[in-house]
Amino acid sequence: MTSFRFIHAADLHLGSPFQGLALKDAAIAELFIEASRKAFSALVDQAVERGVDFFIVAGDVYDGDWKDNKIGLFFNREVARLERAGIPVFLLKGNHDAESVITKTITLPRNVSEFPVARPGTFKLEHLKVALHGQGFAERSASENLALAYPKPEAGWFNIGVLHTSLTGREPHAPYAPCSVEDLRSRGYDYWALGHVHDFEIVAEDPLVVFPGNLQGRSIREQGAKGAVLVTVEDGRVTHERIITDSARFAELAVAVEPDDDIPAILRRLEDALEAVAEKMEGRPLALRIRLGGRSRFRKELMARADDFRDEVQAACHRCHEDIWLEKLDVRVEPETGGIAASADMLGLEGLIPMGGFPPELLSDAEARIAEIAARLPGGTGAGELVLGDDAEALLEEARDLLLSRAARG
Ligand SMILES: [Mn+2]
Repeated sequence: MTSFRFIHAADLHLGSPFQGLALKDAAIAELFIEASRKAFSALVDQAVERGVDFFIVAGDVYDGDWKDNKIGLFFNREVARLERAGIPVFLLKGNHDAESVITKTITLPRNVSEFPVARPGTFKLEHLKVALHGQGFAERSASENLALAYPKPEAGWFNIGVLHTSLTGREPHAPYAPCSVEDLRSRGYDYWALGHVHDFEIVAEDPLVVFPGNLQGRSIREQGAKGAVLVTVEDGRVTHERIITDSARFAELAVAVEPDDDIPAILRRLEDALEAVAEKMEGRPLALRIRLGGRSRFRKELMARADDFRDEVQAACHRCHEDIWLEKLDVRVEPETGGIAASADMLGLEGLIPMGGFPPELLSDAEARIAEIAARLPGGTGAGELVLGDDAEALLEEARDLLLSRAARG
């Protein structure tokens, strides 16, 4: 058997709207916006430098229909660099860039082959004895098990299945080309190049079934190192390593305050916790969401000076590391005694403000309002993405706490 190397990437989501809405510094926000494109360029650099034999993108090259041709021009320019380096590229359409979704086109270089959407297709690299099988998405959703119709393996060749799928499902999201690992194994291939799930995951070892994750975190929901997978096949033995491509990261930090913590004490406690965060940045700027919990008798002061306190928290971040940027400060500190319910009682608001769970009609009203905002976002939202960074219930809790603290002040 021949030896070769290839890159397996997925979920580039080029053109996706920026979701770190709370990053206040415009230059920093811009850095995060640029990061998705930069990550793909970095991966192309790696492919060229390492001289890989071919390059797979298992769906969702684009986040949705293009506003203009800018994103298509960018993608063409990058894959043309692969063409000049003699590297074939195999593309599959996912739910975000399904045939019916993308209405504009830019002619791509001849090294790019795209899997069909009406039925599975096979591309062969004769000199390597490699066969790639795949079927892209025609529509935004694909509820049928596509994998079961994939062709039989080419005997004596290295067979790769390329598929955009949620496997047996990732609740509560709609299933995309649902299938089990057993369904994949039943095809008798040597490697499954999957896409759709944004976290890196080795789903199975024999044969290797891999989600490379996306190339760059785009919101607080996509944390940690992001990249693609480099697969090496030597005499039939398959090994893999990650190529990390992200240039900026998202992270979350939860800190519990103590009842006697005043603002300076809370900031000191935060700085201690931030040390560990700074150690894990690996030279990248970090958009950090900080959740403050616990109880404090200074809660009222915190809520009353929310804007100044937020800036103090940002300043504490910068005392630990110049590139920790506060993505959002989520204050869930309860009063020292009795909690939120007691402070509502004290104000004579008991019964007026829901404490333990919100009534369904209030939640559905809030969700309808959030949907109105979503409809106005230029790029739309992706599967499972939250328009305002939190679900309706969390937003209502935040609003309730803010209202109570304002009322208490008056
Ligand atoms: Mn997808």
